[in-house]
Amino acid sequence: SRKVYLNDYKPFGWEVEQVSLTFRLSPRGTRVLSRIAFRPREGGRFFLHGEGLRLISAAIDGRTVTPEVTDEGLTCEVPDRPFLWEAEVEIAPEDNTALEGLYMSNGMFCTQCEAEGFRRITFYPDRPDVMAPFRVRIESDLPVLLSNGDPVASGKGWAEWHDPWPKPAYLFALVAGDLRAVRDSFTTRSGREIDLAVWVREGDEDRCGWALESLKASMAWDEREYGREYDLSVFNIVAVDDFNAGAMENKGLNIFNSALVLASPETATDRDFERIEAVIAHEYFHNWTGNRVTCRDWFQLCLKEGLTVYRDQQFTGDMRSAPVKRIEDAAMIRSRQFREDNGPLAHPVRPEEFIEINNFYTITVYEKGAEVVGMLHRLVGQNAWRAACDLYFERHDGQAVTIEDWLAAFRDTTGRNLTQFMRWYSQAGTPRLSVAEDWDGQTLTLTLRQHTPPTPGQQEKAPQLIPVALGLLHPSGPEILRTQIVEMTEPEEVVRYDVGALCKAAGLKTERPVVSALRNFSAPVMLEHDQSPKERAFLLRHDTDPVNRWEAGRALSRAALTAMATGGDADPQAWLEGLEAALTDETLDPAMQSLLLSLPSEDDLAQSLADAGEAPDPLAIRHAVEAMQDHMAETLEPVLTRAFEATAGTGPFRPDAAGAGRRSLHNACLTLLTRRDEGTRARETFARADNMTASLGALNALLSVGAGKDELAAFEARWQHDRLVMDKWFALQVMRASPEQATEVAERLTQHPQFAWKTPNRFRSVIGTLAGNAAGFHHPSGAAYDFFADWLLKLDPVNPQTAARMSTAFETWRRYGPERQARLRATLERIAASPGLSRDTGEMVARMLG
Ligand code: BAL
Ligand code: ZN
Repeated sequence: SRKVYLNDYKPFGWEVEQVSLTFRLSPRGTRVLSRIAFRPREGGRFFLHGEGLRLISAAIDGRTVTPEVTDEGLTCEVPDRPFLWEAEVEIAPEDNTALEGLYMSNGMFCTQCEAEGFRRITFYPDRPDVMAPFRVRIESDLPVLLSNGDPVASGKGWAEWHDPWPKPAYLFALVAGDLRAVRDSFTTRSGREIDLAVWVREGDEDRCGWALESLKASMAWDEREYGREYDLSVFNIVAVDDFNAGAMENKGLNIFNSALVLASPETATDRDFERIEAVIAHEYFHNWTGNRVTCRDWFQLCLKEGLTVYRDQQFTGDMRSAPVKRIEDAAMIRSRQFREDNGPLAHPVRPEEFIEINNFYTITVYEKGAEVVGMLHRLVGQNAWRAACDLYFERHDGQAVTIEDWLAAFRDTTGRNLTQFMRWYSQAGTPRLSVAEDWDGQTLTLTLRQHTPPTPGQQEKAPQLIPVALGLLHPSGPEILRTQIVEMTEPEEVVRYDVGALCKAAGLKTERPVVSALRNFSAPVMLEHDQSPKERAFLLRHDTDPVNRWEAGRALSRAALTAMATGGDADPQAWLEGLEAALTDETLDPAMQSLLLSLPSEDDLAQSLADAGEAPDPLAIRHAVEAMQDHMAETLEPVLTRAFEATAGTGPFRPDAAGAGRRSLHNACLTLLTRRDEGTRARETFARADNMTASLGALNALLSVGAGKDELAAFEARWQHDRLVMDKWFALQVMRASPEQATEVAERLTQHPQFAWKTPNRFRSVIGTLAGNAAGFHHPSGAAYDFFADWLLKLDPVNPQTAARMSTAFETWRRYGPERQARLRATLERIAASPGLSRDTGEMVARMLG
């Protein structure tokens, strides 16, 4: 397969002035008629992308032409003046199981064009830097016919749409089906009234309220925070059951995985509500960061994704709790992004080469991309941030641009030289930041050192600009130095604090302070700071920075758990005392208490051991986690019981942050208490639960102690007709299965009549979840590896994008001991060698094998 390189970028030789498309929809033979007005620029070889299209006819300015067609597109002789290209092609949406291009889901036609799906619809320069206004006519007997932009006209069996905003083809969308609308409206700050609608299958109408609330909140927030107003007369959202990803920001017609739109208290958890709010916001925010200003090429994906994720994180922080959101995001980077950055799939936030761009919709591009944007915001400050964003929108509206253009807006606003900062986009890998302390009784000297280990294809690393947020606390509790940012640019830097003076200013005796480093997770780096359990327990209790408070607890539980998992000396005393103090601290928000109570994931613990040079044993890790939970449940039973009772009966379910925080703490306590009461509380909770958060929390608690068989059956009986709830039912069983039984449970579930494996949500809920059950997946029998690989190979020809994404379950194979490594390698080699493997999965497996 061919590699594409950033350095090979060349603009397209023609401008597209206008696109008109007519769709005659039919499941087996949809006809697509295109009329495209081209105007020459640099010219060159005229090539239009096209895959899996049956060309019926083509003409230039009305005269039939016979282009040369290959698997990838067509070339044709064209005149050296503006011309009209007309073509008719035939496609079969019903046979499209890859869910890229135009496909069908439950009798509805829908599209997914990002990144390169439009070329499966018609011949076109399918690249993000070709932007044009679109007119679309849809002909079909189906009652609802939608496309981008504003509705123009419609009649029986047809509808026409016009999108005046020039856009790349990846933002094209079409939907046709027997759908129901739930409507609302939003008045923009300039007084325009926008018609909003969420389109769903009959029966789902009562689950659209939250999506609409979230949409209106997002529209108001983007006006308030960024001065960005919506620009069409309608905004439509469609829910679809078969979808490879979460959602898609098509101009004026967002298409969502139904799991990220539909919610009611009975069927969706607090987590679901929060995610729906965030993803609705994310897709809406793309209207400016992605659509009005788009990417020059796919290497610039982080330009729209990093920025839009950052904006949705800010939004969630504003709508809910900013500290809780920051902790969740920091935790995700530290576990999932660091794992990618430290393994064979490491790549820069802006990659420089790829075979299949769908393989680069990663946590590095998205979430590390957002961290980089966040660092920029913190470095320049709020006023310059807003001014630079305004300049970026003003300069580049209607353009397809690069990271260099983005940074130029900041350089030109602030006068700052951002050359070194640019390395965050070009250099892969997680910098290690070490902090060494020296105390002479008066002065505290901190030596900061940074280095980034090599990553595939990048042996040499240059120092990064790392904003290190630091604070100092007096050992009696108070803060003596409020957060200050050290902008580290060199491999090694020394910072000195006159602690004597700081203590004196605070009216305190001079004593060695406790250092709180990398506050608020000020940079996506791995911090190496040797602190004693006593210092960590102190920070858990006293740090004014919520992220570091949480991190101090994490460090304590992590140290105890890794020691337990390796037969070392584990002393969880400091952790348990700190936790007890946090659980009885009435000033702490329950959401924060729940976060403090959570343990690192088994995968995080495996990574910590690997970082320390030890081969992790996932079974030993599982046993350590269970032993720790028993220990926590036993030692903290009285406080857990109090917190459990205090958070019970929160009144009618409202999906707000306060209620969600209480329910989260309630469930966390229940899970631990279930280890002490033989499931009594969990059964009662399950029996009277009136919302999904409570039911699922209770079921989870029961399954995690090997109970809950009857409840599982009752749950299935009640929800068997609800595909979204059934996804949870499938996933929970696999997640909570014992290491010995996990593969068997997954295997049994694949025999279930509702295991529709071609539907990505269902496939992920069973097969994907097995990889999330670390002790089950890595059971020494190797059964899970074989089972998982067999299913990937079955899915690959049907849906390569989803198969490739799920293959990352194997990315950590090198961290394990020789036997597991050998099995994992053999499994990867078996996948690599299977005939007809897709380009998507082929690229992933080759990178993992290195
Ligand atoms: N652009 C693909 C889905 C998303 O990131 O919004
Ligand atoms: Zn996005």
